[in-house]
Amino acid sequence: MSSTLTKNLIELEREKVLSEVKERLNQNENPMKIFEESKQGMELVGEKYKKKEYFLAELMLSGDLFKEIMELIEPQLGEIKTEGTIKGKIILATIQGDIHDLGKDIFATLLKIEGFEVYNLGVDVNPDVIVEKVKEIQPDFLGFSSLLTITFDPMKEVIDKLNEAGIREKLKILVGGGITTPLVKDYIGADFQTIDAVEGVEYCLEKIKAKVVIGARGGI
Ligand code: B12
Repeated sequence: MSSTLTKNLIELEREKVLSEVKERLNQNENPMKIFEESKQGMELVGEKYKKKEYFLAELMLSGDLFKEIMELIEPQLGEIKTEGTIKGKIILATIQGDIHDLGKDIFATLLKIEGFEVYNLGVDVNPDVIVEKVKEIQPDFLGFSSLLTITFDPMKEVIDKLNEAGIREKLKILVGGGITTPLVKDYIGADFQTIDAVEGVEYCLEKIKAKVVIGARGGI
């Protein structure tokens, strides 16, 4: 059953949504619960769009509203760790052709809270730019956020090029975003797939911990 917040978000009732979020945060409710209800609302907006009950204008409004919710939630999520406590480096990108960034930016925030150094390349990123950035930064992880099916081939292109350059095995590659599945992970040649940012952070923490324990060099 949907919560009031989810329902009001689907109906694009901006004032009602924002006042409920503010009130619940004032009452010290766990921001992740508010986040989950909002995410559910976005999925249902997507379904309405698919059924042609909603159009691009509604998608845009829902995206803006979701951003406003996140701006209210983020300060309550936790302290952003400063340098010196860096657990690992990660490059994040939404690849060429895709401009969805809400999920990617949430994943970025959660990673920073856990002490990761995040290089967020943004949206609509050219595959070659990502390959070059991996060579330059030598990160522990590369994360793709994918919301459109047209992104599968360009993501695969990046991983193929990393393979050709002999640096693929030096990092773990994650793919996330509402439309991804384990099949997408296998198709593009990534190591991990999820549609849950918290699970993605847990994966990174687990791999970094294993790296520290084993003392692995040049790869995790
Ligand atoms: C909001 C929205 C938009 C907004 C985006 C605003 C923005 N700044 O991002 C706007 C209006 C711009 C937009 C445009 C379009 N959209 Co749109 N959009 C959506 C919608 C409703 C919500 C997406 C969203 O932000 N969800 C909330 C976030 C929090 O969820 P999330 O992204 O899944 O992220 C979570 C996890 O997946 C994870 N995660 C995300 N990334 C990563 C990465 C890693 C590494 C990890 C570990 C985890 C992780 O963390 C998040 C939290 O847990 C979806 C519907 C849906 N079901 O997703 C359609 C949807 C994605 N859009 C769709 C379409 C078709 C379009 C357009 C083509 C429409 C058009 N005719 O122009 C354009 C494409 C523009 C482009 N070139 O990119 C389709 C895609 C279909 C497909 N299979 O390709 C969807 C699925 C709607 C539908 N059901 O048809 N859209």
